[in-house]
Amino acid sequence: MSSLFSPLQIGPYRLAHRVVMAPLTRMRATRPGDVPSALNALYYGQRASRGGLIIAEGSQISRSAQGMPATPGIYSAEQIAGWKAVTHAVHAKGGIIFLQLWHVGRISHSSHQPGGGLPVAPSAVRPAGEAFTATFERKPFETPRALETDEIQAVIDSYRQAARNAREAGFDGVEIHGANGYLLEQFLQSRTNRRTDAYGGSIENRMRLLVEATQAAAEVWGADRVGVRLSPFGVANDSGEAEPLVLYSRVVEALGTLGLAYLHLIEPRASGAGQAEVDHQGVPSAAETFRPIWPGVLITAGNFRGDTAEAAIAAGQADAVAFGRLFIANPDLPERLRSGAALTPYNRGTFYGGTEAGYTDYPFLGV
Ligand code: 8OZ
Repeated sequence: MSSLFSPLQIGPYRLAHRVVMAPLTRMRATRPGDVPSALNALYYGQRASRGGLIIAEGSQISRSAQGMPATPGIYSAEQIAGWKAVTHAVHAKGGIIFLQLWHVGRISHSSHQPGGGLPVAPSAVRPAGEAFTATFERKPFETPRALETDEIQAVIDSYRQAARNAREAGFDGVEIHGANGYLLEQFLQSRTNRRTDAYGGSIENRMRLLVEATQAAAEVWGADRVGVRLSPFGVANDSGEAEPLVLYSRVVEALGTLGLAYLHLIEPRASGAGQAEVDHQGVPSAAETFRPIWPGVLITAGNFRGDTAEAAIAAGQADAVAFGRLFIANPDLPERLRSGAALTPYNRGTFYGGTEAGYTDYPFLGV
């Protein structure tokens, strides 16, 4: 029987344990330029462990892909150089680190866009709620501009170039962010995709961009170093599909033919994507639901504790568990879970933006 502390093969990598660090937006890149800093390298290095997998935070693949201030990018030479220090710090401790490739689509604001233009999306459907502007203000979302069909290839090319840049920066692989109401999920879901071209309409068409972006990354990396993150039952950023099982069964089957490193699912009980204390009970488990049709490694995430993660792995519901909030407050989380040590509580007030406080100053065991 597998346990949280038994090894796991992911693509070419032999993980020593199954406690994965989830991709976590912390809004602490250096501005201007949204460049990873020495502080970011310290933070990731603190959370690295021998044979442990870190999925680094969502990083915009181009300027127009950005939707929040001070999130790091992976499209400029300065950003690649900044990330090199991060991957170096993680590798120095024997860790493995993937980068999450991110395009927010309509969850942006014109203040982030080149030339102050409108955010782009599959269709001109405005999200409910408020954007996070380039000056850290909250403003109502704008109605995005629908991408022209002949602009879509450039989006795919940005994924490919970002994948190349991640390789240059020393990452071990990439994860395609297909979750939480951002661009690729906007294409997947019928509420946000009203297109009538080859990228809209049927499920086949709606999942085309996700599949093509994933294939572009796989051309760079080999499919066994590319993962995909999905939130089939999620409602973050005004997302949600009326019949998620129908849509996501097809998506998971299609991705399952590509030979990917892993599929990373977000459990519906954490569907607020970390922005609030969401804990729905009595909803289906995403991992349990899709496990039978996914042929590879399955990572699950969302409000797990050590005991529930151990139970999910022992029951075969998933191969590994990604932890977000617990990893923020416990840099040595794998060791704490292994030894049953007490966990430091997290402070939500310092999740997004700021400096060391609530970022690199959480204590290690025995310190
Ligand atoms: C919380 C706050 C900001 C961004 C996601 C990248 O929802 C995020 C995110 C989460 O996947």
